Amino acid sequence: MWGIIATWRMAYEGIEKASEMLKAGGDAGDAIETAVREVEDFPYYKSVGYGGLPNEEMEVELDAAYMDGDTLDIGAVAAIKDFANPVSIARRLSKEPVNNLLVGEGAEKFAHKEGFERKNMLTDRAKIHYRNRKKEIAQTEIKPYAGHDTVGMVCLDTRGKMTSATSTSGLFMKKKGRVGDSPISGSGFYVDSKVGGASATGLGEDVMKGCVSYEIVRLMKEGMHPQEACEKAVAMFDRELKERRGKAGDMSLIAMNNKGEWGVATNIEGFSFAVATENEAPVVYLTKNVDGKCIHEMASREWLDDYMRTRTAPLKEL
Ligand code: SD4
Repeated sequence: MWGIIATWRMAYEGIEKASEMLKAGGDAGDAIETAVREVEDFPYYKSVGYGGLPNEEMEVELDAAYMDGDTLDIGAVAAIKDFANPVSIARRLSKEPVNNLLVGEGAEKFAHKEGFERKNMLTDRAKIHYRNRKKEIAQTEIKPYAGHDTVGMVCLDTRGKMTSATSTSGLFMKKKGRVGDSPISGSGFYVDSKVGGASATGLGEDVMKGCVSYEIVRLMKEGMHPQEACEKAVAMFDRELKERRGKAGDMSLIAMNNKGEWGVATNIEGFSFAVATENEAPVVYLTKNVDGKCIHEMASREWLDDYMRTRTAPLKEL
């Protein structure tokens, strides 16, 4: 059995590529890295890699992680600037005996030494988004943090190896140096080939409070199906946050176990995800939360076309 699942529609093309590799007996590490890089390289996705939206100081600072579910190796970078593919740097770091999570300048130094591709990740389009948001904030007090789509994936290959990876520009207009859940083990991602893996997108500050990815893997270890584990973890933690703090941030989780069964849960409207397994060609689903149960519907052709149209539409300066 093989399979791969990822947060958001934007992962679809990467999932397609990865599924070809997995079908041919490829490695879960190579497949997931290829899939995440595809998202990082696409200039119209505003929250991952090239074209990602900048922080308060108009700099694109990126977070990414990679985990190997066989060895439990973890590598991650946070607040790294000017490198094309943070996920590849994270994967490289996962092979180091120590120094597995590097931030800012230290991460950049490592990446430079290892010969990773440098790239100015701030596009003209992202600059327009930045200037527009600044004007909106000045005029209407819009919260700077709205709008975020991290890519998070879990992958299983035919040899039973599982991997997990994330990549994000984090929250738009974040403070310089702010790090979200995505490079943090147990929060943004976790995988254990003996059980399965999970990954998150949403408000990192809240996802971290519950180590939600680890919680899902723990529930799967107790014998739960990934769907049940995702629904339980998201519903419980959403309730907990609301009880203690009066509100809960956006939280959407994807998971797959080592049999290739998958699950998804969210506390928002309109969460999309992409999945492919030995039994299921690459597909995009939309998820609705109906009284704690998450119902997945295949995205229509119209929805998919509209998605690309709005992502690539010309952007006007306000
Ligand atoms: C973060 N979790 O940096 C990321 C942002 C995100 O969907 O997932 N957006 O907090």
